[in-house]
Amino acid sequence: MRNKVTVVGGGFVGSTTAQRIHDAGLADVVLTDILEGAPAGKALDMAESAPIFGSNAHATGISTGGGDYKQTANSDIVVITAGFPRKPGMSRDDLLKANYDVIKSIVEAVVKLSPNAILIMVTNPLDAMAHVALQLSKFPKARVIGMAGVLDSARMSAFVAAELNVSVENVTSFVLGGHGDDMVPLVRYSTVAGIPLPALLPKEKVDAIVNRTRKGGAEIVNLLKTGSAYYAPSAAVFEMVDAILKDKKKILPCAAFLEGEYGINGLFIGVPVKLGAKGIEQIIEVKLEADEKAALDKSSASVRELVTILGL
Ligand code: 2OP
Repeated sequence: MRNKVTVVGGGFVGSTTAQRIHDAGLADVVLTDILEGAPAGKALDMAESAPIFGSNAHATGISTGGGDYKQTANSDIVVITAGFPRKPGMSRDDLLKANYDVIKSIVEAVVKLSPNAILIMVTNPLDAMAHVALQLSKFPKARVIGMAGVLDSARMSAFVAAELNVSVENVTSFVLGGHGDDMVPLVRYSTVAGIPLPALLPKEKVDAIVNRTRKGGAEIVNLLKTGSAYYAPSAAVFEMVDAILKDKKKILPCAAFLEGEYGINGLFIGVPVKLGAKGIEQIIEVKLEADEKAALDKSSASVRELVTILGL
């Protein structure tokens, strides 16, 4: 039997995530949106592409405008992308309160129907929304994961590959921290064919890549003008879903609820984790230098501020 993945939110991030999962035949997909018609139309359109891709996965689209999530029952993974998008000039944090209400209603509905699911949170501000989902779902922390580090690391890798004119396959980037402007791209642990980045590029080039990575989301928002990125975010979710459903034990940077790891307690922060069938199967702790730890603490202070505003 194929796995089942529900993607909540049929905007660009949600629909491209559903499409990637469906086209790869990775799982049956249920795409939901509060809009009437649109999720069903997108799912039908996907299903009609299946003969071309040779995908046997099923795609279903449902409107949850009336609060009915029945068709999402028994999902293995629920990816939550719904929420207000980020507009030009708006920080991820401006979205905080608006998206809290959205996430609350979704989480309460989906966990009743899929009590054993793994939740992947995508809605911004990501780390705080993952915290909301953990609290409201009452799921064990291994089953609530935030998507951000895979996206931020992919952006960094794309910039490094372009700068050095090497294959993206050679580059491994390592970004820690919250999914905000003070995320922590760790250059010491970022490599090209195993060679640490600082050995290949002068400091000013590395600094420029770090800076562009931090502002990667905003760069796309400013270009698109009417929304935020979706190709790279959906690719990042796909990699996480693939790692979980195939029980890959793959180490990926994800937002995980920390309880003392990296000296951080009671907060979702991006760290390297091992993803497998049980969700987050291990948090990988590496030793940080003083400046790296200070940067991580600064990033986690920003996340703490948000969850404090929400009273979590
Ligand atoms: C991004 O980084 C908006 O968080 C989203 O593209």
